This record gives sequence, C-alpha cells and structure tokens, in this order.
Amino acid sequence: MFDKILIANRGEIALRVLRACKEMGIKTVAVHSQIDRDLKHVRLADESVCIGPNPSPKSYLNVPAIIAAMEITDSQAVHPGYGFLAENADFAERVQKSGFTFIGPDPDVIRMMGDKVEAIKAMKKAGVPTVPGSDGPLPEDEEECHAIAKRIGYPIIIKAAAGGGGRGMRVVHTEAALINSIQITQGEAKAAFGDGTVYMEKFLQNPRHVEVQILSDGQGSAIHLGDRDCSLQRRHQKVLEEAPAPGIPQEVREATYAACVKACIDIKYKGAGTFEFLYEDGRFYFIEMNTRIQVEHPVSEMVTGIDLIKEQIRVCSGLPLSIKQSDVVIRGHSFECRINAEDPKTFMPCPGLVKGFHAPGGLGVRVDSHLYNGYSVPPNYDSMIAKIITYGDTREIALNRMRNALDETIVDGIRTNIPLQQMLVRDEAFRKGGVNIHYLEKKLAE
Ligand code: MV4
Repeated sequence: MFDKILIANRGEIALRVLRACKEMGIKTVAVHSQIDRDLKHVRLADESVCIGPNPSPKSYLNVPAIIAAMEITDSQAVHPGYGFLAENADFAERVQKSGFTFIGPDPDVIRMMGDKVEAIKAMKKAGVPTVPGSDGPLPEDEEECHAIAKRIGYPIIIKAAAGGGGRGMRVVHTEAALINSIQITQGEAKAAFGDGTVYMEKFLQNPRHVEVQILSDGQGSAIHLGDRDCSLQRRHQKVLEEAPAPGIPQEVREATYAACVKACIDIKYKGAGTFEFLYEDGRFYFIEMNTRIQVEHPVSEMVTGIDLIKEQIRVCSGLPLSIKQSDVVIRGHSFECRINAEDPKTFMPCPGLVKGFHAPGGLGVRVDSHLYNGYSVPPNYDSMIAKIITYGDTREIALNRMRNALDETIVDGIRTNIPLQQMLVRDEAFRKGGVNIHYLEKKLAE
C-alpha cells in the first residue's frame, strides 16, 4: 500500500479523498492555487504545496508543477479526483513515466475511452448494448453518409469522437439537413478538440440517463455496484441524482451489469469507472464511459456500503478488491442534491463570503462539503460548494429526508440553488420517479 498520496484537486472531492487516505493510514499532500490556501483539506493534509496562481491552467492543470510537488514531497501516487486532469491520458502517462502511480486506469485505457468511436467499438465487442449507429467514423463520401442515416432512420445525432459530456453534438431531423450538419459538427470538433472525426447514432428522443458503477482490479476481477439515475440535468450539468434508478426491471439491469463487468475484464480496466447509458422503452444503450470517480459516487456508496475511493486506492496499489460481487447488496435508496453557489433563477455563479453555514444532519443524512463559516467561494472554479446525500430504506423515506435536509440547510452571504432543489424534491412527477433527461429544462421553461 502507498505511504503517501498527493491529491491533485480541490474542494469537496479533495476532502473526500483526504478522509479515505486518513482511514487507510496513508499520508496526504494537498496541492493548491494561491487563493485556495485556506481550503479545509489543505489545513488537514500532512503537507501542502502551492502549485501556482488561481487560473486552473496555471495550477490544477499545471502538470510540471504537480509532478514537481510529487518529487519534493516524496509522494508515491496521485489521486486526480474528478474534472481537471482526471481523464487526461497524457497526464497519467507523465505520472507513470516519472515513476509514480496514477490512481485510475492505464493511460491507454483513458485514451481509448476519450475517443468515443473507439470506446463504443470496444464496448460493442464486449457485448454491451449500444445505440444503432455508424459503428465508426463517418466516411467522406456524402452518398455513404446518406445511406448510413437512412439505415439508422431519422432523427439521427452527429457526435464528435473527441467530444463527450454533451460537447460537439448536433441532431438532424431530415435528409436535406444531413450533409451541412455533418460539416458544421466536423468544423466545430476540429476547432474545439483538434480532431474533426464525427460519428452518427440514432437520436433517442425521450431517454433517461442511467449509469452503472464498476470497480475493477485490472487483474481479471471486476464487480458492479448497481446503477444511478442522473436524468435531472440542465445544460449537461447534473443537478440531482439517485441510486438505484427507479422502475427498471431486474432482469434488464442484471444483463446490463454483466456486460459492463465483462467489458472491464476485457479491457483490463483498473479502478472505479462508470458506464453511461441512455435508457428508453425498457432498453439500455451505451453512450460513453467515464474513467474517473464521479461527483455522484456517494449515492452508490450509500446503497452498497462500499467506500469507492478506498477501493480505487487499493486496486491501483496492486491489491485485489476487498469485496466480491456476492458481497455487494443494493439496499435502500439514496439521493444527492448538488448545492451550487449560483443564482437560483438565472444560474449565474455567485461567489463570495459564506457568513454562516449550517449543515443538515440526522439519520440517513450525509454532507460532502468543504464549506465552513468564513470561507470565501472563489470565482475561479466550479460553483459546486456542497453535496447533500440522503439514505433511507425506501425511495420515499430517502426523498423526505432530502426535503427536510434542504429545509434545514443555511448558507448565509451568497445565493445558492437550494430553492431550486427544494422545488424539485416536492415536484409530483419527480416524486413518482423515472422522469427523462428533458424534464428539468421543460419545467424551468414553464
Ligand atoms: C444522445 C442523446 C440522444 N440520442 N445520444 C448528451 C451528453 C452526452 N453524454 C450524450 N448526450 C446525449 N446523447 C443519442 N443517440 C441525448 C443526449 C442528451 C443527454 C444525455 C444524457 C443526459 C442529458 C442529456 C441532455 C441532452 C441530450
């Protein structure tokens, strides 16, 4: 096991990783930008290193500064959290080449999953259900593109191979619009990612976003930790997540889990990972794989009792998973509300001084947050300041606990999206369960 881990992130996830390290008896190094010197995890870490000025490219994305911090602190491994360098294959490779361990899958696996065409190809080969599509990059020949679209059937969606998470996509409803849409998406992809490769899929009109959490040791063993429903989103930003996804037939989910586990073994996946699916009319369709720990991982931890960060660290140190599939029992229900420092109506970020913070509590309530009284939310980074997570034996109990937890939370001094979350947990359709990816934006438009 590692003796010392460097945490290459900030905010709540840096604190989450620090807590896992402390439980495991691993020393911690916090790296931070200038404005982040008073972050809670920086105070709690064994050592800290300022790696640069506030803008992310000069600090949390500054690869030479992070590698140098690993060298001067004699760290053995780096945990990237989510965002920043978490899915950067070149960073993972630089870490390895410098003689350290990247806590995540091998660079080649990150790179493959970053190329959505390659990712879909590998998953399809492993037996994971995919969306009917071009099964590869679109050819140059216009007639061939027309033929592919005709076979799939309109509407179709053009996606950038280097995109993902909602970046670089375009829906096409008619044959007349096809070629122009392909060319525009190619141009945008080239400009945004330096790679104009695009592919085509059937456009699913009213799916839910359901994802499967896996853990894999890269040595032939992999397990799943069930699924999460992340359909409540605005502009590709998730707002409220839950586990398990409500109303999915057991045999459908079990078949999907089995395919995900097989795929992890096939590609020698190491660490925690997420298979993203669209779920429509009782079927799963793979769209992307995330090779990082995700923001919403706590809901899976709550319904399984498994510490995902500790397992990530274990398998990346070369140890086997501490649990086998038969130990994993999905029990009860969990919700997560993302609390952002933003205007609840305009969604504009609202950084500033937190004059008072009162976290909710009680049975089945978990708060993952780096906030404290007197903390100042900087304008430089993501506006998420806390995650409120609830657990209960049933969906209704967990949801009522969330309603009450939101009602007792106080964040004084800055505006937050708590009013939006309070509205959502009272929404009749959401309370019933199973709303699709368009629900929140439609409701906000009303
Ligand atoms: C789709 C789709 C419908 N059909 N693919 C958006 C984010 C990226 N991960 C993939 N996305 C979508 N891909 C096909 N074939 C609809 C979306 C989509 C979406 C997906 C998940 C969660 C929210 C979404 C919001 C808009 C569109």
